[in-house]
This record gives sequence, C-alpha cells and structure tokens, in this order.
Amino acid sequence: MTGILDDINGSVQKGREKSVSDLIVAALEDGVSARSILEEAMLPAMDTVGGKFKSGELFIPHVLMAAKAMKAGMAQLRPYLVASDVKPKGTVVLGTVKGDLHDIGKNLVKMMMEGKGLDVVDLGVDVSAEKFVSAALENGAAVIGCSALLTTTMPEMKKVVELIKSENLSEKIKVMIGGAPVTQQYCDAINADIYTPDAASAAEAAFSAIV
Ligand code: B1M
Repeated sequence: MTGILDDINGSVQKGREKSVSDLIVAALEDGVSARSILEEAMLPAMDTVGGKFKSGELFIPHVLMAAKAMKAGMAQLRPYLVASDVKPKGTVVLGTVKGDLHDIGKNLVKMMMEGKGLDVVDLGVDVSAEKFVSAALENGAAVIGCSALLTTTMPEMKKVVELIKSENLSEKIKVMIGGAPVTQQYCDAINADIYTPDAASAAEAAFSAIV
C-alpha cells in the first residue's frame, strides 16, 4: 500500500475522522475506486487496530475512535458502493446477534446487499433469535443474516437456526451467518444454511438464495 491509501489507513487507525473524510475525497478525485479505499486501506486498518488491542498496545477508547472514523468513511463511500437504480429483488433481515454490539462488518454486509438490489431490514445490534424470526415473517424475508464478532455470542446463531426449525420455517427462510470468528465448520455444526467470509460474498450468496 502506498501514498493516499496508506494515509487513509493511518488516519482510520488514529481515529481521525476529519482527515479520513478529506483523504477519501482526495482519493476519489484521484480516481482511486471506492472498493480499493475500503479493501486496501480501511479494512486492513481495523485489522491492525484489532491486533494492537489484543496485544495491549491500544485500549477501548482508541478502538472506539477508530470505529467511529471507519463508520464515517463507510458512510462517505456508500453512494459509490451501492447502485441506486436497481429494483429490490427480495428481502433480507440482518442484524448482529444478542449480546454483541459490533456493527461495522454488519453495516458493510448491508451496503453490499443493497448494492446487489436486495432490500435489507436492518435490526441493528444485540438482536435476539425471536426478533430475527418475527422480523423475517413480518417482512416476508427469505434470508436471515446473523453477524457475530465474539466467540461468546456465536451460540446465539444456533438459537436462530433452532427456532427456524422448531417453527417449521426451514423451507421458507434460510439462515446465513458470518463475522470474524465464524467458520464454515461452525456453520455445518449448527446446521445454518450459508456461511460467507466477507461482505461481498455474503451479498452474492443472499442474492443467489433469493433470486
Ligand atoms: Co471488539 N472485539 N470488543 N470492539 N473489536 C474484537 C472482535 C476482538 C477480536 C478484538 C481482539 O481482541 N483482537 C475481540 C473478540 C475476541 C473474541 O471473541 N475471540 C473483541 C472484544 C474482546 C471486545 C469486548 C469484549 C472488549 C471489552 O469490552 N473488554 C467488547 C464487547 C462489546 C460487545 O459487543 N458486547 C468490544 C467492544 C468493541 C468496540 C465497541 C470498542 C468496537 C465496536 C464498534 C462497533 O462495531 N460499532 C470494537 C471493535 C471495533 C473491534 C475490532 C477491533 C474491529 C471489528 C471490526 O469492525 N472489524 C475487532 C478486532 C478485529 O476484528 N480484528 C474486535 C472490521 C469489520 C469490517 O470486520 O466485523 O469482521 P468484521 O466483518 C467482516 C467479516 O467478518 C464479514 O464481512 C466483513 C468484511 O467484509 N462479516 C459477515 C461480518 N458479518 C457478517 C455477516 C455475514 C457474512 C459476513 O452474513 C450474515
């Protein structure tokens, strides 16, 4: 990574919202794609922050500031990542599972799904299995998307799968899971329908499950 992408990475890490914003404007003007800004600068910056938090080099307030800068940058990139003239092709109910407040990855998944022309009902964070299922029924959603970032909250995904099964909704509603600690192996173990490792593949998979 060089130049402006490097600077964006550094500013996200330091939680410098204004500088992230100015640098994104400059990068877009220079012809750097929104996708490159996200994937080559901003996402790696959050990974670095996570590593430094784990090793004790950074503390929660730093992580929060970085997350805030990341969110502001994502909002700025949103119009470039989401096509506006596509008709909704189906509905996904999306949220971060109960007990979990991480929402940056979930918001990215939402953006990518909207970019594929899917309608996304965003339930936010700390969403119970009951809420996922009732919202899916209310909105006629064919897919429930659960995001989890903590190993301690991953079992909430199993509750969603079990509730769908006990309500005999397995044919009608597919459960899709993802988040940093989630794996295909875990997906198989809890009998969820779809696992994807990143936001772009989540959007592809939801699109294929619906259309
Ligand atoms: Co937290 N946190 N955090 N944190 N945090 C992690 C997850 C952690 C790995 C950091 C570390 O120790 N290295 C660690 C979890 C350890 C574990 O469980 N094994 C951790 C911890 C411990 C905690 C607290 C417990 C800390 C504490 O209080 N002592 C606490 C928990 C609060 C709670 O949720 N109840 C906590 C709090 C926070 C903040 C509030 C400070 C902040 C969140 C702000 C916010 O989200 N609004 C925060 C952050 C920012 C992080 C890290 C640094 C970054 C997460 C992130 O946004 N990544 C994170 C370290 C890391 O992940 N490297 C960490 C960028 C984002 C784009 O990636 O969400 O993985 P991600 O999404 C990816 C894919 O996973 C995928 O798509 C995205 C990329 O395309 N994906 C899906 C996500 N959801 C998907 C759903 C799908 C498909 C794909 O289908 C439906």
